[in-house]
Amino acid sequence: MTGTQETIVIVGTGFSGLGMAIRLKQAGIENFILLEQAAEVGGTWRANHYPGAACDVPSPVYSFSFEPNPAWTRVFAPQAEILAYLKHCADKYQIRPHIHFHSRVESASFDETSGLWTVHIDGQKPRVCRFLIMASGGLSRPAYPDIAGWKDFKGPLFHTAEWRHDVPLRGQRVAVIGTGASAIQVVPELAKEVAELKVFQRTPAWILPKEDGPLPRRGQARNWLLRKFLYWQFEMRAIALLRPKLMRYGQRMAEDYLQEEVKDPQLREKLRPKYIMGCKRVLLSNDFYKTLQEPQTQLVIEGIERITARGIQTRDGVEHEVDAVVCATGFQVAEATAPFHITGRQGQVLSELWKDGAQAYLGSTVHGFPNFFFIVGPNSGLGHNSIVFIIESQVQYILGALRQTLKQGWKSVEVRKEIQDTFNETVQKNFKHTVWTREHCRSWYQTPSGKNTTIWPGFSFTFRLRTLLFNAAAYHCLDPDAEKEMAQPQFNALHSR
Ligand code: N01
Repeated sequence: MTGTQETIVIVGTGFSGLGMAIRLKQAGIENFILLEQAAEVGGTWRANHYPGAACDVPSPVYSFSFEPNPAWTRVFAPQAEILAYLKHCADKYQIRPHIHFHSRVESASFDETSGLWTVHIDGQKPRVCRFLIMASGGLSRPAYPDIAGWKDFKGPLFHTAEWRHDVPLRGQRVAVIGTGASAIQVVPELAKEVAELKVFQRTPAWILPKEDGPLPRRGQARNWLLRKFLYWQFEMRAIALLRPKLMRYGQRMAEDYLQEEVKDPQLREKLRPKYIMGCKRVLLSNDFYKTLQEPQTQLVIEGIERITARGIQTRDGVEHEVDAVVCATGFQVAEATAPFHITGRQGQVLSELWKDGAQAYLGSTVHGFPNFFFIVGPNSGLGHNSIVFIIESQVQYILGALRQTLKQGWKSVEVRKEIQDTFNETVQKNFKHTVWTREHCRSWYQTPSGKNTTIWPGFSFTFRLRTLLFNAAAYHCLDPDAEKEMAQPQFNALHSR
């Protein structure tokens, strides 16, 4: 095995990668590197710089607990502020010397004899490490829609996550495909400058007003209180996700908002969702409905047949001529398997193991893949609160695993199969009776067969409780010399569920 050796390799420098690196440093662990394919930190918040990009979770909870940001200017921070915050974290905690930019990981494989991972990087010497931490994010691979005729379109066509600032859209005729979280942010901004805007909707979304506004600078104590208040306010939303009967109150609020904002009954009908609220992300916007009623904007619901040289042809035979097409069509999440080729013990390939749906233990560890960790792995996404809370929970859990492994001198830790299986059975059972299993509920949270491999079907604080301590008894912990399993205390049955 050739290559440079580190103790820990972290893939990605978004909230997850930076959060992990900072906590490692705070724990006195310095022998780690971060591999970042881009030229700057920030992950999702570096990549998504489309006009109007902003957070739909209040800024005070969208930051690390150990690094509150008194500089947020708005309740819902714009992308530039979040990116600036992440750059600040990288600088303040001196993470940059550990980062290798322009380092795109192509594959990683585990060697059982040495107990080491080899990480292959595009155009570079491989890196060898004991621990591999995947912090590459759930929303890092843009999904272009599967529509015929892509190559035929003569104008610029790009994704919101790959925004082309070099393409002048002022005075142009522009199409936006999709009406999800990114679309409702970009559409009002585009409408300010384009001549014509056609918004192609496949499924209408539930939309609530965004209680946004300037956020005055406040002292540490008031910041802390606000963070706690907002966390619990958002956490309460999970009750309706888990007890769908209560969702009728949220739906009524959204229906009232639609009624107030959209005067034309026909347009209103087109915008009325037919599935239960919460099945897909509930969107927040004060200007999306208004924009759709502006004279230069048109909502198209006829369904896309194909892309043509001059625009988009819908199923009713109409060709909508446009100069540019923007795909606000989301990311490859549940249908994608692993972000790159990952080979674990006995040549097991992660994407093959996951071909019917990804699964892990606590969204963090996978049987067959020793010394390997995910941040925001399978079933650890949230539909109702700040993902930074989950990220910090997993970082703490992984830190516990690393500390114990290094302290005890174990060669490797690998979650037990029966623990992972029981955990996943329980997770899938917990979806029963939630909004995500209601009729007509289909989303990118699910695999094509309908299995939800993305969302944590519970409160975020229960996830925090589950990940507070690394429970070694749930793991095979290998002795370095004899390669025997270390004796473990009786496994606490509570932790398998
Ligand atoms: O993607 P989406 P997004 N023909 O998947 C439509 C996060 N986020 O980028 O619903 C026509 O929500 C698709 O239609 P349908 C957040 O977690 C966070 O907007 O599948 N339409 C849908 O309308 C969010 O959940 C922030 O029928 C097609 C849209 O494209 C996640 O990112 C801000 C189509 C995709 O919506 C993804 O959001 C922005 C086709 N072939 C995003 N294929 C924050 O503020 C897809 N669509 C934190």
